[in-house]
Amino acid sequence: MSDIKKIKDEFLLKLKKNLDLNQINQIKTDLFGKTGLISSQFKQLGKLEEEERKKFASDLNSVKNELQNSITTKINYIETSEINQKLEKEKIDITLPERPFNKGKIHPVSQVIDEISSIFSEIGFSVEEGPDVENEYNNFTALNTPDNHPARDMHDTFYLDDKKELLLRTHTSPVQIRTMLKDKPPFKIIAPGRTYRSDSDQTHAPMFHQVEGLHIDKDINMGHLKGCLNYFIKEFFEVDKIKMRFRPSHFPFTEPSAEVDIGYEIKDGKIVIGQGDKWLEILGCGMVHPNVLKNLKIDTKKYQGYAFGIGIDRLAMLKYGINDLRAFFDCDYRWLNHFGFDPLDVPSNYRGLSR
Ligand code: 2NM
Repeated sequence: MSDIKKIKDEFLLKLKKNLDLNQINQIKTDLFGKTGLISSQFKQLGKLEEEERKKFASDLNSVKNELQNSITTKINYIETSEINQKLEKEKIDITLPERPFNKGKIHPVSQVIDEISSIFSEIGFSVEEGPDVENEYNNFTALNTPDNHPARDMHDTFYLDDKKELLLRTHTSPVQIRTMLKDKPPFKIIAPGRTYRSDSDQTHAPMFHQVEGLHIDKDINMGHLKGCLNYFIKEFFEVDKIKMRFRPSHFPFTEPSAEVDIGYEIKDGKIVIGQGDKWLEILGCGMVHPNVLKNLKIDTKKYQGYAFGIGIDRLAMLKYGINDLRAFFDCDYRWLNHFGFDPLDVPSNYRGLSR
């Protein structure tokens, strides 16, 4: 009995000290492990007389329980204080200022491409894209543009090889050609994107943006073209009525061809689109030339349609009051901050890099 009392007193004293979980586990092993002090005492039981054994067993059990309870209490205490210490250390300081972040802006050209795509999508056009580097066939030959045509001149086109087989596309029509080569009619597509011409002055940049449209089906006529463009211009400039006129023109890939002007006036120094007695040229169009359709193995007895080409940069300048084309491609953050657009859907957890 004195033995187990000594063990009990000794270990209860030990458990009062500052201990970590490793030390507690060591104590557990010392007491209750295979050769532990308490385990060894249990092994003594068999050697004792019946009367003595009962009493010893009862005393031993209560010492065992007392020590086990103390150990459990100590473990709980250690674990709780560890968690509290951690919480104390990791406390979030809500008085800190938030991290600055810049959302970035959508370039007016990208904004206008999105607007145009959405307007034409509403009347059944799908959006197609193609490469900036094109071959001579897709950019010129398929489009009924003969070898002696001035557009093919070195002074107009950026060629990428001596044989003049590869070039930077001078319009997005090659996207329409690619679509007509790979699919079957009907076609109802627009092709927005970058285009290149060897041209640079106050109103011309060597890289500019175009959107071209193509609608080929049975019984498509010039009335459909007029209706489509009238709808587009009203939607784009957000007006109910638009004054519009078709002027005869010439493109190798359309017959007949026309240029479209819209009415405008200046009010309080600002341009107002839609009405007025001045004319503004905004696009070229026409009925797709039978030679183009034949090049693409489309049966001209069954199918015909219209096409149009619009300069995006000037459209963006008109709609958003930007007067210098060159600023579009200067990549000046201050300009973009002023003329750019907020993205519609910034994810709530987005954190842009701060500048
Ligand atoms: C324009 C004007 C008129 C045009 C023609 C085609 C195609 F591929 F169908 F032949 N795509 N785009 C076209 C027609 C472009 O831009 C001023």
